[in-house]
Amino acid sequence: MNHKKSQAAFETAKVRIPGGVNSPVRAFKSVGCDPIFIASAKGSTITDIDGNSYIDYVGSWGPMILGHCHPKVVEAIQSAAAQGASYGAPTELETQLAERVCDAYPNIEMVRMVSSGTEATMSAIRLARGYTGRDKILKFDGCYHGHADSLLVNAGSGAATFGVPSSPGVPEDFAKHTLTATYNDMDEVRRLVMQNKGEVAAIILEPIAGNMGCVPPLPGFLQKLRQLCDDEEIVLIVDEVMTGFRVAYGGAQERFDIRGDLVCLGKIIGGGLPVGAFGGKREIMEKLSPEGGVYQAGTLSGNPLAMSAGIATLDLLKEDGFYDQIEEKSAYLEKGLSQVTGASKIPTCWQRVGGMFCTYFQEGPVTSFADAKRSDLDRFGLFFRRMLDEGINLAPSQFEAGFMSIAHTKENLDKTIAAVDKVLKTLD
Ligand code: HOZ
Repeated sequence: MNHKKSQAAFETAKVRIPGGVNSPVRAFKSVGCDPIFIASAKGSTITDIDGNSYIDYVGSWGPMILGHCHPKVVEAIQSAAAQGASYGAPTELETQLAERVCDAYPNIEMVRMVSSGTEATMSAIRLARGYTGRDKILKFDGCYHGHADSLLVNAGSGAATFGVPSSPGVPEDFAKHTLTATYNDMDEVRRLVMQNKGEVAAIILEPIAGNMGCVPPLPGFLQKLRQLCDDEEIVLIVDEVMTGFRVAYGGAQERFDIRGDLVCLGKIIGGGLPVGAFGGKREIMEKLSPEGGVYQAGTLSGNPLAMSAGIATLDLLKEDGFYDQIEEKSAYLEKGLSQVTGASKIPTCWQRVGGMFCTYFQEGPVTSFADAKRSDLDRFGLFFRRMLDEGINLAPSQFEAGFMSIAHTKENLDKTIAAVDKVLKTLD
């Protein structure tokens, strides 16, 4: 495949943009090649500026569950844009999206719209601290909740990909308030909470960890966390930026029957436009300014284009059988891939919940970040590059999840399975 135009675009971008990209993983650094620059996308297909098309399993890192350019979402954005791009004043669209979010998540009684997942988690942490009057938070190694200072400690995603899970620039004085535990290790969580009794404001987690590949919670883990938070009056923050409206309409909380005190959302609720949200119990949310004293604000919060895209998207997701179809497609891919990987000598481990998944280059199972890091990263890089040559666009890091959309066809899935079969044979 010819990537000459992408290579040239990358060289030009590097002059004015650090690393040539506006989000580190996009640089393809950990997979040993230059990034492809995108010209357009439609349905399950993404096309680069050299004219190469790929079956896309990145889906803008999750939001494009309807596939790219769904006509109803495009129409919603176009008609909103024709009314005005941003007012810095309230619109009814914000309430309409808020109502849909609250209907999907019974534990969200009130919700505040922001512009990114990072803003959602950062603000939820501040709110939990303001509500409890405590400073410490507990997060899990390999979970990624955006790049706010107190959350960039032992973080997954790009931070893990580039080996800087705790970033320079985060003052030690901030980081010391962040406790970290091993994902799925309840004994360690309990020990840390007891060692810091009465000081922990919040426990934040991804209910399915999607920033160290795809790591489901072990049976009972979420329920035990819920109980511990109740016992110790700790705010449980469930970060559903990735899983919300993805693994079920009501997200991982519906799927695993667990309820956070605060919930963070993003990605799908913006239909591909920049949106985040955090919401939860009324008594906590009312502490937020202007009702309460915990300050949080944003010029583009509740932006009408983003709200319109979100509303159109959620309405389509509510159609009968939507999540059954996502499940069927993902299970079909899983079945085909397990036949192919089972026949290969290369150790691989496929993990999936609904329409998010990952193939680790190791035996597995992977239940924690320490496990995920045991994968053969060089082999993953080679696999990624060869899959790209076969016309399959995967997340360019072993520590990111893949995403299914409703637009993926059986033909797409069969082509993907055949490509994995072919590529694995070249890695033997
Ligand atoms: N770290 C993000 C996904 N987990 C990547 C976002 C992006 O590069 O667009």
